[in-house]
Amino acid sequence: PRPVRLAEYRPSDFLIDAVHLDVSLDPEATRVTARLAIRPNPLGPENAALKLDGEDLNLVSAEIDGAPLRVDDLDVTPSSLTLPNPPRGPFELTLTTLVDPSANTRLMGLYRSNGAYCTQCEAEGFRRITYFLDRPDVLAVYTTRIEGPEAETPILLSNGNLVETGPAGDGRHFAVWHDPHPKPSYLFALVAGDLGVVEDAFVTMSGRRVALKVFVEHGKEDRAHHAMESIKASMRWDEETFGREYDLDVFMVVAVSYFNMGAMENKGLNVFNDKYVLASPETATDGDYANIEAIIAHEYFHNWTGNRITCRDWFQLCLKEGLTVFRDQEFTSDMRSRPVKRISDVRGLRSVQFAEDAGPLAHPVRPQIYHEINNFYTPTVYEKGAEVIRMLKTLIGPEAFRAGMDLYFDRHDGQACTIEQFIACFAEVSGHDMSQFLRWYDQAGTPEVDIRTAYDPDRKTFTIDATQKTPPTPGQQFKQAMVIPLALGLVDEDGSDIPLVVGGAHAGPVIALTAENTRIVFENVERRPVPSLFRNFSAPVKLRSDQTVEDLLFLARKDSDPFNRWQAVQTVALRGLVAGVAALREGREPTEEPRLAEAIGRAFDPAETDCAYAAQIAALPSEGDVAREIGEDVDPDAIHSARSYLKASLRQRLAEPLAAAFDRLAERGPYSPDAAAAGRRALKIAALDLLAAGGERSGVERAFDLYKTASNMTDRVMALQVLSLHATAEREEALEDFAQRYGTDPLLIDKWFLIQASAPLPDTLDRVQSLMASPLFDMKNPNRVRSLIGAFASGNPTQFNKADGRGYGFLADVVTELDATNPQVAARLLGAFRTWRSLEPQRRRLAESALQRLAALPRLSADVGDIVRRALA
Ligand code: DPP
Ligand code: ZN
Repeated sequence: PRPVRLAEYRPSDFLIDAVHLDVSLDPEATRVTARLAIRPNPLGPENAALKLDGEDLNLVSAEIDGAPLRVDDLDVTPSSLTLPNPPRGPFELTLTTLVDPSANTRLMGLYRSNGAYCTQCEAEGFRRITYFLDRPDVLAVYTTRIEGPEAETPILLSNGNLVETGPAGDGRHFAVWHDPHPKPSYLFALVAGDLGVVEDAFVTMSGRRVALKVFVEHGKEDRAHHAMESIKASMRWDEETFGREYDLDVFMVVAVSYFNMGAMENKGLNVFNDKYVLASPETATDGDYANIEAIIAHEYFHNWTGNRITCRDWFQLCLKEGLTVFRDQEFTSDMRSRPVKRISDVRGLRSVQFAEDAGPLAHPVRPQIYHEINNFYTPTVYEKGAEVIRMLKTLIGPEAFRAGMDLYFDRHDGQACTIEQFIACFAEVSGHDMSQFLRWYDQAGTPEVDIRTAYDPDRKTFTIDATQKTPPTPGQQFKQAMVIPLALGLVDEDGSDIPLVVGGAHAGPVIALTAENTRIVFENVERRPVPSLFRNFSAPVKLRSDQTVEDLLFLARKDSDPFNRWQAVQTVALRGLVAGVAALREGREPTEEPRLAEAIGRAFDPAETDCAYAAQIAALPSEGDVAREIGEDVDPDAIHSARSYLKASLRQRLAEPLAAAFDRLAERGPYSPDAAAAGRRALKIAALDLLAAGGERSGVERAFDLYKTASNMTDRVMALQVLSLHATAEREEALEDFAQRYGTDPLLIDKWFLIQASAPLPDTLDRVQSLMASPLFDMKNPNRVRSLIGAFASGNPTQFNKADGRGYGFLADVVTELDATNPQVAARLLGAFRTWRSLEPQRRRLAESALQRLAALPRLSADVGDIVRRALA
């Protein structure tokens, strides 16, 4: 298949200014009549043929300006419809097609979810509804008439404002929606079904009243209130923080249970995976509440960053995604704890994006080539894309950043833009030259920054030598130097920052490293300070430094930057774990760093009042973190053992404070999902996890007791999760009980699947296979697939990477089966192979042969084929 290249972008030969869609719903034969107002693009060539995209469509008829076209006037292929000689001026093309929503298992285009009709068009799903110029730089005004049986589809929704409803005879009715804002086809949406609704309203900054509606399955209305509150909070925040007001009379969210992604920002009609809408104290954890708030915000923020200003082409995906992730991160930081949010985002970035960047699927934030765009909704485009925006703000400062955003909204409203146009706004308002900064978009790989320091007591100087290097990635052997914002402090004995003076002038606190080697000489330094580097994680880089364990333990106590206090403890732990792995592989016992227990023990001190932050201090680096730090010849079993060893030693050293904290943090009073209460629960569970380390009886008993007496879903699920790590009778009893209690609630069964699939126990794969055969599992539902198979493949390092290769073979089998119905979700599962090349030789061979088995299959989807080929390249 021919790849798509950024360098080959050309504007569309034709434009479509207006779309009138008439959709007559039927389970197997929905009739779509599209009236398209088309004209040649003045920027395009003369006499071009008109080639529309289409997929799985059944063409019934075609007319130009009311005159029927004969089939031989058209060239129809499985992926296109071409008019060889279209009119030279504006014309109206009317196409009638039939689509089969019930047969649509890909969940792209128009499909059915639990009986309701819904759509997913990003990136290229609209072409599965009608023939179209299905590309983001073709912006049209849509009017949509939906007709369906009143009994089955009392609710008929599309983008924009409702303009008309009425009976259509034969028990059918219709609704007409008009969206005045020109938009690309990927933002089109239609929903029809029998749904419950929760309603509210928001008065915007200019005093307009916007109706708010959250649609859910009947009977789940009481689980929609948190989503509704999150919508209002998001609307207010975007007005206050970015001056962005909502622009339609109604804003709607619909929760559906079959959905490929998390949620979708269709104009005025966001469609959500129900997992990210539904919450009640009885059914949702603190994590669910936080995710819902963040994802509602993310999709809402797209209304300006994505919808009002969209992407010129899919290479610019980060223009809307990186920026919108940045915006939702800022929102959460304002709603909850800024340091805790930063720490958890950095954990996520490292565990997924750094892993991607270090393996065969690495690509730039703005890729230059793709075979299947669905495979580029990645941690690199999203999370690293957000880091790039954060660095931009760090480098030019908050005022210039806000001014640049204002200019961007002002100048580009209603347009389909590129990264260059976006960055130019910030160059203009700040006077900075951004040409080197643009490399963050085009150069893949995680830069490694090595920092060496020297104190000269005679000259009273402290010198930092920083070297940067970005390793090769697929297609990019040689890398240029990046502009890397280094936020730093030089910390004095008492924990205060000494003034930064360079060349006689005040410097910092952010220094841009722009060359491969940078020397910075700080003056007037009376004593050797301890450098605190990359405060608040000021750049998405890997840091190597000559900081000693003493330096780090000092920073853990004294640094004014909360991120680096956390990072210091993590770095000490990580160094210990890497040494522990090496020891185990040489047949020695790991040695311990007793001061690590002291640093972690402080998290459980009764004087520590920020429990959410303390819980982050207490959480050790993950097995994946250790694997990445080791980098090659990785043995997942040794990593698991070293980490278990450390946890058991922390349990021994901290037995009393852990038990005391667990008791002190016991739930009192009614459940509230707010950040402070969630933080207390998180710290309590961190204590419990350590108390039960190694399957210690008293810890397991505590966990079992918490499971049984839990007054909220967070405690119950987290206690079950702790129990699930150890092969005990309590584990089995609790798992059994959970299924009994919640077997009718698919979202809770997902948690039950995930917990079992993630357990580092030798029979986990067998259990996953038997759960797949249970009636609770449904291969057609992406949430079920992700919580059982995705959790096993991507969240269980020892069992997926079983030394006998069974885990790899299992995943290859599942992907083969799923590829026939839902290639997008199948390709997503294969992400578990992103680190296969860093494994020790035996596992590497087995992983490679599983991938090769897939590569040899006669019929692979574009989605899976692309991942397999890149993984093996
Ligand atoms: N719905 C996905 C997101 O918001 C893709 N746009 O990130
Ligand atoms: Zn998004």
